[in-house]
Amino acid sequence: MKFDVLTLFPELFNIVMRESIIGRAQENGIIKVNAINIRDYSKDKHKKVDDYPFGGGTGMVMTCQPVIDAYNDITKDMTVKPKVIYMSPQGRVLNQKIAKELSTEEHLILLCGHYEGIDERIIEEIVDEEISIGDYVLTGGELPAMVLIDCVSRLVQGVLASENSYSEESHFNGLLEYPQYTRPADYNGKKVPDILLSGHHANIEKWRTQQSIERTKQKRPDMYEVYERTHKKNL
Ligand code: 4HQ
Repeated sequence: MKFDVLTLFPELFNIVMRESIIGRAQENGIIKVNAINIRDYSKDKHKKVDDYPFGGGTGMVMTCQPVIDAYNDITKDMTVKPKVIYMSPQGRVLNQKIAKELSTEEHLILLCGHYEGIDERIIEEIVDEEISIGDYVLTGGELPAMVLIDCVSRLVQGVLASENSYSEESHFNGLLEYPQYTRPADYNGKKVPDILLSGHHANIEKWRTQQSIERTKQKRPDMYEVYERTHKKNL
C-alpha cells in the first residue's frame, strides 16, 4: 500500500516512518510512504505557499497553486486516481472501523495543511474526504497523517507478524483489551493472576473475555453501551 503525502514538512515523515514496525514494512516493500514537499511546486519567486485570508482575520492560508500543481504532477500518469484525504478537524473522526476500511485501498494521497488551513477551492478540486484524528486543534496536519498511516498500515497483510496481533487488541471487537503480564511472575510481591500460569487455555480465554468486558464497562462506558446493545441483539 502506498501513501503519497503532500506536506510542507516532508522530513518529519522521512524520520518518523523509517523506524519500528512501519520502517520495517517499508524495507520489506509492503508499505511505501512518499512525502512530497508542496513548496517545491510553488511558482512564486520566493517559493511562497501561503497568503493573507480574503475578508481579513489572523493567520495565513495555503494557496491553491502549489498544492494543486503537486497533486496534478503526482497523479499525471495514473489511470485510477487515488483517494485524496485532507487531515482536518472538520472530517469524520478516525476510528478502528475507518482504519480497516482505508486499509483496503491500494493507494492514498494525504494532504496536510498548516497555518489557518487551506484555500477552500483545494478541497473542492482534489479532496475526496476529510478525516480528523480527534476533537482538538493542532498546528498542522502532519501528526494526524502519521497517526492515520500508522493505524492503517498495521492492518495491511504482512505488516504485523500475524492477524492475531490485532484481532485480540483494544477496539478490534468493540471491547478494550484484557490485561497483559510478562515475567517475572512476582514483581516485588505483586503477583500475576494465577489463572495465567495454569496452562488451562479454555479457562484463560474465558478469564480474558470477562476482563475485557469488565474493563470496557469501567473505563469506556460509551463503548460498553454499544457492545451491550449489539450483543443482546445477537442472543
Ligand atoms: N488540524 N485532525 C490541520 C487538526 C486536525 C485534527 C488543525 C489539521 C490545523 C491546518 N487534523 N489544520 N484534529 O487539528 O486532523
